Amino acid sequence: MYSLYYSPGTASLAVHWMLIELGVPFELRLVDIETKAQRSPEYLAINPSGQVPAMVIEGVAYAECAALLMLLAERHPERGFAPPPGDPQRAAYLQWMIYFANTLQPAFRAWFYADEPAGAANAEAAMAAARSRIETAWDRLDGVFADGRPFLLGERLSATDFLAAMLTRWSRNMPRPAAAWPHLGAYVARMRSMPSLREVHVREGLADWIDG
Ligand SMILES: N[C@@H](CCC(=O)N[C@@H](CS)C(=O)NCC(=O)O)C(=O)O
Repeated sequence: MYSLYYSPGTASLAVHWMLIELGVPFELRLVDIETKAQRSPEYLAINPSGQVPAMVIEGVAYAECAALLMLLAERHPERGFAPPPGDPQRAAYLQWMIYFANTLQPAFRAWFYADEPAGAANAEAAMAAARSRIETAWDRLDGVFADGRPFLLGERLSATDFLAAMLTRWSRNMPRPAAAWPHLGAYVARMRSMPSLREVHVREGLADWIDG
């Protein structure tokens, strides 16, 4: 049994979504970031970063969205969400997971928490820089999907898609959302048609974006 600490629509969504897609038993523990519950001593004991998600696996708490996705994929290899060592797609899998966690997610962090990079007085400049970095990522992904592949690694769904699709969702209220790129937009529509993605929206009480 997994216990996922989550807040609706945040970085926990990809993990919640994969748990639903895997069909494994799990329980949800709400950490309401609107009320700053992520800063409570109880939650800091679970994730000292004071961020969601965190997940308890066999009695031990772990954090970092990308790591949790990779861990779940490895713990349930029958679904093939993580190309194993030696697989021809292994390198691309690792590259995209690290790129999202290391480049695109921090750009979104700067967009949504624009006072963090250089203080509130420079928030506007931080948002402009973040927007540019995010749109550069969409340019790159649009090029990848130009060959008509259904999923990021090609023909099979992988952990990369849970992270990629969640991040495209985060751009929904930006001046140019990910879905505005033609090939990337087709991918977003394909991911939106997955019943498990709709289900995680229902369970987290999210009504926007899923219907386009
Ligand atoms: N590197 C972390 C980042 C997680 C993160 O930024 N979570 C945000 C929500 S999307 C959060 O907890 N925000 C509340 C806060 O930072 O106080 C991960 O990938 O799990």
